[in-house]
Amino acid sequence: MISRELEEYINLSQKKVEEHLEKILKERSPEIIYQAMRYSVFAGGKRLRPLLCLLSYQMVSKDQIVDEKILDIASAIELIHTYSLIHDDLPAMDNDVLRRGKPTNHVVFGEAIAILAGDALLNLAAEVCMDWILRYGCRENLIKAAKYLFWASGVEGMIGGQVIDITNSGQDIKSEELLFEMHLKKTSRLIQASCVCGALVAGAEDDVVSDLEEYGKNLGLAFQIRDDVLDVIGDSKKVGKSIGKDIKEKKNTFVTFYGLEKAQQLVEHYSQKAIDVIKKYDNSELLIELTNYLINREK
Ligand code: GRG
Repeated sequence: MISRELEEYINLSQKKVEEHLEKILKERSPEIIYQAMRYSVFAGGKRLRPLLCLLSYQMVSKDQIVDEKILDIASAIELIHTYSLIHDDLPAMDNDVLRRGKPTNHVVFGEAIAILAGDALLNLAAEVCMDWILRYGCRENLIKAAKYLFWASGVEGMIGGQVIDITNSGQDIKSEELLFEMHLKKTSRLIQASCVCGALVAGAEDDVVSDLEEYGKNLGLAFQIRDDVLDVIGDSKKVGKSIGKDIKEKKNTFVTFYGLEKAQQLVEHYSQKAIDVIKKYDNSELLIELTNYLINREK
């Protein structure tokens, strides 16, 4: 159960982000690439990262409405998230045929177009950020936000985490440190970037930006560990996972490393750590409620 206030905020945020993504992703020529990009962007994602960006912005600015100023970067984050999922599903990576209960991008459009659709979404995210920075007079906080986002998506973030994942698949990961590094980079970075971008755009002081960074980092870990737990206990509920999962190479997850019980304890540990960093702020209630909701989710 979530409060009416959070439910209304989630609905409003999803509506605004959806409309903004529609504006950004008008179908043009060549049609096939726009169709492939739109197929995955509008495939029913939760829009969690844009929501975190909006809520972090709102925590700092205390604005109750969704300010237009935050929508470009929030949408750019979702474009990058979508690109990562398309590429992650490719035969050369996870070789998944289903995502969110639907055939994956390469199953529908072929591998070449799926690769290009992912690339195109990443490029579009950069273009959206540049246009946004120019439109608001090249303000330093906006440039810092965009820089952080592309840092978090790159080798020090998502791509680096994916490399650790791929190079350790099929064998036991060497250490606890490497397991954490992999997930901090692969999953937490983009989640923490969502919070940092929201804070920066709202003009937060450095210590507030750092707190939201720390919040996002811990929430990202809790979210990933809960995802690993659900993969084991909730297979029937969790829609859209690969049908080839059982015959795949061994994946290193928090559950394979620690076992189910300890993994669930870690979900609680990291979500509490996330909450502890932001609970001192007025206006952090919705972020805290969202954290509790996410870590108790069943799918
Ligand atoms: C290919 C560069 C590159 C990176 C791939 C992010 C990533 C690295 C792979 C995605 C696969 C994965 C299991 C990531 C862990 C994080 C996670 C649980 C992603 C799914 O995020 P949700 O639940 O997805 O927010 P929706 O479908 O709601 O958008």
